[in-house]
Amino acid sequence: MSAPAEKLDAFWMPFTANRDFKKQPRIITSGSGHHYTTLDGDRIYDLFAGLWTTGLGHCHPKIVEAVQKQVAQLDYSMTFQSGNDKSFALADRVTGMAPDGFNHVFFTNSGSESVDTALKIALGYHRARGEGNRTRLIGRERGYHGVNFGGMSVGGMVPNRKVFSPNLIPGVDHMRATMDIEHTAFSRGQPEWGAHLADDLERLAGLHDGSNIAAVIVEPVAGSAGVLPPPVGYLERLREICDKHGILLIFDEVITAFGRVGKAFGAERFDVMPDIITTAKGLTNGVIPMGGVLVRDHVYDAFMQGPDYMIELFHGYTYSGHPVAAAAGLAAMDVYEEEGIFEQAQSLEKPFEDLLHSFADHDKVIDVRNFGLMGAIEMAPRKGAPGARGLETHKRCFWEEKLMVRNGMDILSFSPFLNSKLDDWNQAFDSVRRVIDSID
Ligand code: PXG
Repeated sequence: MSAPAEKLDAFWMPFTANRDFKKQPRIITSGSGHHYTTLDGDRIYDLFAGLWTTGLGHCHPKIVEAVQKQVAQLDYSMTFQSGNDKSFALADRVTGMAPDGFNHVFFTNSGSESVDTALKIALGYHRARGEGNRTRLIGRERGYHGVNFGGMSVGGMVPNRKVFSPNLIPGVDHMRATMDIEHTAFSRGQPEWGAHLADDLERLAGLHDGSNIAAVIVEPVAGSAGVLPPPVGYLERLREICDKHGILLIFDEVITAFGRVGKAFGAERFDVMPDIITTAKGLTNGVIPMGGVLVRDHVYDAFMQGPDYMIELFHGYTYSGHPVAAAAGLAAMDVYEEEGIFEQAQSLEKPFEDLLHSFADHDKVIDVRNFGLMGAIEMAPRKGAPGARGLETHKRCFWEEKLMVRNGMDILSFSPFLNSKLDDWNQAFDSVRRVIDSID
């Protein structure tokens, strides 16, 4: 490897086994379309579209051009008591694409910030309406809502919570995860089993009294946990229970927004309307960090009271509505629309599902799951070494097959490009099969 080890030491890498990585680093130096190029000059096919981020492909010329132009025109201006043209234009475009009634968006810089912003908006909403007693937040086991204190607390990823257990925010409960391999294994799309798990919310409303619950947050399709699609009827039931008790429903669409499930938003695909939607990733195609929290009118309107010279929400980030990020977002929205990306993504769902499920009878595979262009192959863990088989698969795909796949423990996750080519997929999944066949 051409990168000297001491040059890699300074960067404490996120969610990475640093010492293992630095022994044989996998370093990307450029990207174009559906491929990366490594420091060694290898071309790698990206079967994870960045990190669920880059559905349009790498270095899309329209986005590159928009960013170059914007950074030379206005690099930064604050959005506190002042504004820049691009952030307003993007807010208009994104809300225009959203389901009816979502007419306002609060900009952040990441999914984690979007989630914590959404939780704060939910608490502020109830207080503004004279229901400041509604403070309880409900998440779900195996949910991933980023790594800030709010998102980590409503999240349900055990390794992410373990070290911080005593410091998680108080007043949070969790519903059960929607997956149980015994009942749902090898479901194509939404499992038939599991709608009743939404009744966990009803139980928590019974325990605490629904009038004390501010919001429930779920990913419409859980991503990080290894693609857990909602059981048929589950999201509808959650909506019903929220309505009954006056609880706000938050969809964390950091992954599912902008085409990953064949529509602009998961809410639209599932035809279930939450009160708040969190986004990031696809908002700019991953090009510049940016997130956005969309709210329905009743949520926004609740804050717009009192004297109009007064700040309505004491919250915001230095880079909320950053002009260069917003320019990237505007270009991404253009490409989504001009190139019919959401329709393309939807037309690719069936071949994607078939390719994934061709692994169903493999002796090392214990489950295959998919929805939209989100897919997972779960391998049985190696005896006494959970996660080892998954990491080795990731590394062997990279080195031997020139393929980027993501592993979370022994689950391989796939987030292909929204404009993928079927020939590339056939080759890529042949590669995955060769590795799984020959791995220990
Ligand atoms: N919510 C959801 C639903 C996410 O998927 C976040 C919030 C946090 O976003 P930021 O931008 O703060 O990272 C995410 C992020 C994986 C993986 O392997 C997924 C994410 C992050 C890291 C790994 O699937 N999603």
